[in-house]
Amino acid sequence: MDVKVAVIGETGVGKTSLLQSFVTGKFAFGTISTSSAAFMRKTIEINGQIIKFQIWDTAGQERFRAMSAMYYRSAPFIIAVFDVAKKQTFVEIQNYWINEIKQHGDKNAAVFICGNKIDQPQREITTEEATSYAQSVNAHYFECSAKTLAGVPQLFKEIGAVSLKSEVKSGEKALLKVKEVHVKQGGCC
Ligand SMILES: Nc1nc2c(ncn2[C@@H]2O[C@H](COP(=O)(O)OP(=O)(O)OP(=O)(O)O)[C@@H](O)[C@H]2O)c(=O)[nH]1
Ligand SMILES: [Mg+2]
Repeated sequence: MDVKVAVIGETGVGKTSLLQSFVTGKFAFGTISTSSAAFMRKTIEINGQIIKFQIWDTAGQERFRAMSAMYYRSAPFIIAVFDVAKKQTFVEIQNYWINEIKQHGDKNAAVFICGNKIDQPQREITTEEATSYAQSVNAHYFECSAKTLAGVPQLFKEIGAVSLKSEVKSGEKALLKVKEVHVKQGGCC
């Protein structure tokens, strides 16, 4: 199944690095700040099910925000990244990115807040603070390091698992509709 994901968050939090680490299994030193957006693919398997990720890496710089919006506003899965060692990037998740998704994003979008750079010795945002905020806005919370790769596969496995569950749900709904039609047809006259 195809899973479309958009990655958002302030410039420098490590969106491109995180995706490079996931896609290639290696940390890419010396990334260049993203302008416009970049597309990446990666296929994984969960319990025998093939998950084909189609991922949009957006640009965090403020001057590109209008363009980034085109990618995440229709995405069914969104990863909102901040830097655990830079408080302001978390404040912007709270003040800007989550509101933006709630106001203009897909109403059924699954949101994953991701605290990146957990390899940094001095954190400014604790796991507890971020987890409790994520819960308050109905989002999942994950932590990772694009540099050491810690937590990176787990994040995407969870997105894959959630997408499989929602497919089961929508499949069940479709089945219910079919049943309803049969009942209606059978019960008539
Ligand atoms: N220590 C550490 N540094 C990281 C990590 N992830 C990214 N970086 C560094 O942070 C800087 C910014 O990373 P990018 O991936 O380019 O950031 P971005 O979010 O894509 O930024 P924009 O494209 O401008 O929106 C780079 O110098 C990376 O090497 C991490 O997990 N740990
Ligand atoms: Mg980038």
